Amino acid sequence: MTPNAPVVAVLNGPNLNLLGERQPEVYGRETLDDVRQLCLRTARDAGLELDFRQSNHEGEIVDAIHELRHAVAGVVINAAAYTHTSVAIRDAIAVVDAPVIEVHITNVHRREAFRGHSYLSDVVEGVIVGCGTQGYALAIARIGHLSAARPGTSSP
Ligand code: DHK
Repeated sequence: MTPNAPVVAVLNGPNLNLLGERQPEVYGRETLDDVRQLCLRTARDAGLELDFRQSNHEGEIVDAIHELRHAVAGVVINAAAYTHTSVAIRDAIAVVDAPVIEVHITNVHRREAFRGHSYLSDVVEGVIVGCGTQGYALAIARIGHLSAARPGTSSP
């Protein structure tokens, strides 16, 4: 990795630590560590450094967004269940300087009606749903593309 490469942050919300074990018929058999490895490879290919996190706590996710808000080339967020409930995470995302992409492993529009509403979708740059864990890689590639096109976000 190039020193001072732009950073892409990947934030994961509640229960995603149990990926692979949790409802595998819905979320698949890959673990969160498999997703982290995929993100690492994709970030490297896009010339980005990866900051990968997971939390089951809403305030911790808000704090992470605050910490990263001026420091990253982009954020990929799967806020999991908080997508459908959290005005606090929405408000935090709205102050991030860089593009934010919302990802869901499953097609939330093909599931229970409450999953069809996201508090985040209208404050983010893009949304990727129903592409499995590959959605994370697509989102990172997109951040890499936007970062290369934005002056001042590439390495010196
Ligand atoms: C993950 C979750 O944990 C759910 O609460 C969301 C999302 C969907 C996903 O598909 O990645 O409703």
